[in-house]
Amino acid sequence: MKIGIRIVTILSLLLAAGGIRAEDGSRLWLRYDPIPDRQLQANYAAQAAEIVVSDVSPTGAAIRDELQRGLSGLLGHEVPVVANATRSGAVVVEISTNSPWATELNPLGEEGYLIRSATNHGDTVTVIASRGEIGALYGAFHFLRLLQTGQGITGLNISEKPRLQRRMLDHWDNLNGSVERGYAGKSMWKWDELPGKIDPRYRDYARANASIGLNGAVLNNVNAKPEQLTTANLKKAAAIADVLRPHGIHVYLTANFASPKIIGGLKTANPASPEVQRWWRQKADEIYALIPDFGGFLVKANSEGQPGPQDYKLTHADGANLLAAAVAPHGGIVMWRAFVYNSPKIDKDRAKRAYLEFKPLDGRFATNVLVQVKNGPIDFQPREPFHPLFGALKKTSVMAECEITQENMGHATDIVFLAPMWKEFFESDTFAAGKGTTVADTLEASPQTAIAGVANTGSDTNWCGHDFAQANWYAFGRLAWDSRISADQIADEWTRMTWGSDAKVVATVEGMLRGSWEACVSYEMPLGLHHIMEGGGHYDPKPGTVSRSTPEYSGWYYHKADANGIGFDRTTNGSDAVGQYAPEVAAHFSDLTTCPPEFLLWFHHVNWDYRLQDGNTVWDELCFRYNDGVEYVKGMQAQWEKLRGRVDAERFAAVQKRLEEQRLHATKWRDICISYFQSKSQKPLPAYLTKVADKK
Ligand code: GCW
Repeated sequence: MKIGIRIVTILSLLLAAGGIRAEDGSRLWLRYDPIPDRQLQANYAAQAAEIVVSDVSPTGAAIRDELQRGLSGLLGHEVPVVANATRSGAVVVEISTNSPWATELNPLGEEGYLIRSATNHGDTVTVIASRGEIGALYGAFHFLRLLQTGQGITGLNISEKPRLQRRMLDHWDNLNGSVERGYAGKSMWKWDELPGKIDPRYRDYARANASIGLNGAVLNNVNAKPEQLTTANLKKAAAIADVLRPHGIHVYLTANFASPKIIGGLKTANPASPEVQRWWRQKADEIYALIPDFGGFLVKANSEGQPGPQDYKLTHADGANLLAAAVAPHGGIVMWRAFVYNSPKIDKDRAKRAYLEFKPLDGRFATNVLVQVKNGPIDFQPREPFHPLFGALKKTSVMAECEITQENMGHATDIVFLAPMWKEFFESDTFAAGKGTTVADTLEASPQTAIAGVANTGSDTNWCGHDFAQANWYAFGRLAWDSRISADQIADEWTRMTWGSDAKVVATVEGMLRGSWEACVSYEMPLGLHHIMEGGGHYDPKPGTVSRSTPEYSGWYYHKADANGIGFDRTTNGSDAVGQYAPEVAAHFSDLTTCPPEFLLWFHHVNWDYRLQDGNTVWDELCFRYNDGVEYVKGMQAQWEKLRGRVDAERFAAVQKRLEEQRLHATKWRDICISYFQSKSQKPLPAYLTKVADKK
């Protein structure tokens, strides 16, 4: 027994000495392994010699714990926590509304912070200062990130604050432990064990979110079970909220609009009924008694079978305002989703329906309602133009909903780094207040500001099902904090924190990440194609379906390929969806000479022989892109092989296996789509694909 233990110890020491310990991905980007560059480590050690956090709140304790865990891990020795700075190199956390830097701190708010190199009785110290505890916590994580990513920590003068007030993850997690569109195992929330038993991962989840500045979590699915709001389940949610609170995470819940009927025993859920209004007020009072900092409700109504105010011939605004009135006395908000497309009576083009329903309601929502709009007008496709509601609602708070979980982009199998996609979205020019009014500007100018990302987390050891999928959680948080950060910077931070700073590893992983989203668009739905995936799992392609009853659930509705051509005409000659954008945007997308090739088939139906600006016909370009996407995946495989021995064996093998699955997935998409579209176009296959076809 003793010998066994000794062998294990020696083995782990040997592995640690080599710097490559087996890893399971559970530590995410908060690994805090010793910095391998001894000189750099020594330099850091001189600047981070002791930790001073006088704040005694639970958040103060979290800051102290994180700094001690992080610095001790990175520096390879225990960094002491002391009551007062005693020497050069102290890291001092100051939480005060009355600090010497009040003028600089005041505009940063409770979540903003300064990190400054300063002198204290002749000693050089680093001060992390904020008006609020949570700002100081964010500052502490920022300071640790500097060390984790190998940056200098002398002469610091950093000032940060979030650009949006509410930055949250939406969990599509069900009470039975399943996760809608989840690919990382069962739900993290163990409803059956709560509130008595608290999984230690709740705290790690809070740490991970706080490290990237996220401050909210909608715990349950937008396809909401009314039972989520029963007293027993609220107590469970309250237990989670208690764990998340010190890290600044507010809990929100989704609300099923029919709850007053289903769990309240009322005859109706009609917003006009005083009984219904009272029911929601009492429910809100009950929730706030259990969760005093409850954020509010998220509601999916009259969408994909969910109940809503239209069941009573009332509007989305009537429905939203009912719940808004209930939470308003407590400072809560209602996030009301604009993801509605069910009625073909509104318009034959699904892409137009949300705008047509919500635009006329502008100005009718209570001030504590935010209309939550998906990034694009269809539904989290690999690439969509921005949703025309951004910039269109002038008197309503609008927030964005992004999807971190890769519902339509290879689940937890494919490496698809989403930061470039979100950047394209944020930087899209809405022209809402003249040229240069980006989507990000519209979000930031909203009276209430917020953003949500549909989470990709689950109970898998590595949280996200794929080590690389963690990058999307990380990227979403960073962009929610500040959408101006570049995708490359985010990739660099995440890579160094998650895979270490070996130059070859960093260059390779960043190279893989950089083009991975464009590659996925290419091998799944290039040139503006969309929604041609198979209907249930949304993993495989199924371009050929045609449905009379629910055309929006079939591939043909979206690509309309026939012997003559391909694409959805959304110009004025077609559905005129372009007309929902500002005139400049409409003109840009409508004109074939200015419409970006990325959106060609989203907005236009063109002949197979139509020539793009690069000289290729649309048929040739389609073939080229499908194949190019597959080639990118093969390139990632080759790159990854070169890292054998440079990253830990456990994660190396896991990623290697996934890459091969991704290659098969990408190839399947290419071959099925090309062969289907060829059956329509009757065009010859280019030589590089003929070989592929022969092999089949
Ligand atoms: O596209 C659909 C997804 C559903 C999801 C819905 C939504 C939660 O396939 O799984 O339901 O979007 O966003 O409401």
